[in-house]
Amino acid sequence: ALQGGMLYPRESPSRERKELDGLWSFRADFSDNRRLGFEQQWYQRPLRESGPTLDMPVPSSFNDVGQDMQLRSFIGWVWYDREVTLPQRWTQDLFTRVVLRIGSAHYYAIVWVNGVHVVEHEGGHLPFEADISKLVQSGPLSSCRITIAINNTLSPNTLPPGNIVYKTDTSKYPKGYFVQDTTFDFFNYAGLHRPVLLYTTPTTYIDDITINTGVDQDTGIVNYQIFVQGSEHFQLEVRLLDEEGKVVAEGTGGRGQLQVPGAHLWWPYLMHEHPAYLYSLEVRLTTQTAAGFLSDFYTLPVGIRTVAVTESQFLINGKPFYFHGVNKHEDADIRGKGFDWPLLVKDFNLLRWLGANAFRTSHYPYAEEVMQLCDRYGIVVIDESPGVGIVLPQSYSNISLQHHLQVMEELVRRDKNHPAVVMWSVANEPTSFLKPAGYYFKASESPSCTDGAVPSTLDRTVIAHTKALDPSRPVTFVTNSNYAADLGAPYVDVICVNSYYSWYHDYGHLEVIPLQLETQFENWYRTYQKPIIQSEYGAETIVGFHEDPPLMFSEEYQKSLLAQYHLVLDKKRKQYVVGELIWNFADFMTNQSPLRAVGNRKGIFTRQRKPKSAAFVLRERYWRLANETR
Ligand code: BDP
Repeated sequence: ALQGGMLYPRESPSRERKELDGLWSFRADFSDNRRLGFEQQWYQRPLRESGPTLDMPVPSSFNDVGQDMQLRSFIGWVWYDREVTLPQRWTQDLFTRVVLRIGSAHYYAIVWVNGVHVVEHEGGHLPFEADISKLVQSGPLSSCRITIAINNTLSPNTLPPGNIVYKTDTSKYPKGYFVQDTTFDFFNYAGLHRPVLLYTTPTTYIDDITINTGVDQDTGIVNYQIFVQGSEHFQLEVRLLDEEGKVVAEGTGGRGQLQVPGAHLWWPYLMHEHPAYLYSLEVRLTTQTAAGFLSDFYTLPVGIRTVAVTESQFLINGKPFYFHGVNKHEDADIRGKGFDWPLLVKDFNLLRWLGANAFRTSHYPYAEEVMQLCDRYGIVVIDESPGVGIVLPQSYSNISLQHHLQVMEELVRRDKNHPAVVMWSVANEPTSFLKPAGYYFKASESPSCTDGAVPSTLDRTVIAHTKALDPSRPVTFVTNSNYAADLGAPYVDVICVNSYYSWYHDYGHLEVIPLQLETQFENWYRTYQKPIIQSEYGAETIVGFHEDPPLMFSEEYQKSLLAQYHLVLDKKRKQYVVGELIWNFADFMTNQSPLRAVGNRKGIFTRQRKPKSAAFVLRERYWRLANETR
C-alpha cells in the first residue's frame, strides 16, 4: 500500500508554491550502454559541466522541440537539471516542510537534490513527491540543484508495455542495434510532461483527504476522512462553504459526516441549469509545538453527487445519464504530451462547442489541471489507467499485475475526490480472451470477499483491487474481444466496446455497419445484461480529402460512417446502450508505420484543433441528445 497522500498543491495561509516551469538543462545519454551519466555521476555537478547540454522547456516532451532525428527517437536515459533559489523563510524555519513535486515524468525517474538521491518513480502519468526539507535546511545555502534522470524504455512489465528488440543480423544492422516496439497506437513521448514545483506545508500537516458524497432526499451528505502527518496531537475543524462563501455545515475531528439540507448537486453540464456546483471543504489543522500554535489550511473543491449502475442504465443523481462525448489524447504539435494551458482551454471550449458531456482519458491518466476543469465545467470522465497494449502473455505476469495494482492505487489516490470522475477504466483492449486475463482482471478471488470484506493483497487482482480502493464508483475496462471469449467482461460494471466496422473490416462497405453493430450490441447484452458504452468508433480522415460517393480517408467517408453508427445507437440508447464516444477528438502522433500518415487521423478535429466536416455532424447530434435528456 502507498505511503501518504497526494493532495494537489494549493496555496493557503499555511502553504506556498514555487513553480519550476521554464528552461532546464538537458542531455540525452547517447553512450552505448546509456549509463555514462551514472558512471560519471552527472548529478554531482551542474549538468552543463558534464558536456554539451540543450535548453529544454518544462513541461514538454523532449522529442519534437529539436531538429535532431536521433533525439526524437531516443531510447534510454535523459538528464534534466536546474538551480532554484529558495526564500529564506523556507530554509530557516524548522517548522516548514519543503516538498518537491513532479506532476509526471515518463517513464522511470530518479531524482537528486544537491547530488543526494531523494526519490525514484515508475510510471509516466502520475505525480510523485519528495520531502526535501532536511536537504535545503542543512546549511547556509539559499539555492539548490535539482537533477532528474528519466528513462523512457518500455518492457513487457511496464504500463503501457513495450519490448526492446535487438536486431542481430549484422548484414542489415550495425552492432548492438535495437528498437523499441510497442503494442499501443500513440507515440511514446517522454520527458517532464507536467508541472514540476516546490511547495511548503507546516511540519504537522494535512496529508490526505477522502470524501464520499451521497444524497438523501434533498439533503446532501459529505463523508470526510482526514489524514494528518507529523504529530499525534492535533485538532481538526472542517467547514463546508457554498459558492457564495456561506458556511453550510461544520464538523470537527478526522472523520465525520456533514449534512447539507437543500444541497445544490453536482450535475453534468447540459443536464441542469446550474451544473457543476462545487462546494469548498475548508480544513484547518491546529497543533502545539515548542514554538507555539501551528496551523495548516487546505481547501478542497467538493461536488455532491451519486453514481449508480443498473442492468441497463448509468445513473447520476438517480437520473439516467447518456455519455455523448469523445476519447482524447494528451497530444499536440511541438510539445508532444507536455501540459499546456492554452491547449487545455481550447480543448474545453471545443468540447462545449460540440455539446460533448463526457470523455475518456484514453489511454492513461491526464494532468490534474484537466481533471479540475472537468469538475468545474461539468464534463463527466471515465478515468483510464495506462493499461493499454496489454497484449503479450508476458504482460500478465505477476510482476505486471503487482505494478498494475500499484498504478491503480496511485490513480485512485490522486483522483478519488473529483466529482467529474464517474468510472474507472483499468485497461484498453487487452487480449482479454487469453487464459491469464481472467485471473488478472478478476473482480474477487477469495470467498472472504462475499460478505464485503476487503480481500487480502494476495487475492487482489485488478478489478477487485480497484473496487476495494473505491467502493463508490463502477469499474470497467475497454474491450475489443469477442463477447463469448472475453474472460474479463464478467467482472466489469459497464461493458465498454470498441469496434471499427467498415474501417478495419469490409473496407469501404458502409452498408454493413447497421447489421454488424446491432449484432454486436445484442450479443453483449444478451450475455451479460449490463449497460453498454460504444467506447470507440471512427475512421481515418485526412482533412481536405473530399469524395462523393464517399471513399475511405475522405471527410465524407468519416461523416457517413458516423451516420451509420448513429442509426443503430439511436435505437439502442432507448434500451441499454448508455453512451457513445468518438475515436478521436483530434488527430494525434503515433509510431511511424505504413498504416499511419504522420499519425492517427481519426480526429474530428485536426491536431491543430481545426474542425473536419464530421465535427459539425457530431455537434448537431450531441446538442440534440442534450436537449432530449434535459
Ligand atoms: C483502437 C485503440 C486506439 C487506436 C484505434 C485506432 O484503442 O488506441 O488508436 O484503435 O486504430 O483499437 O485508430
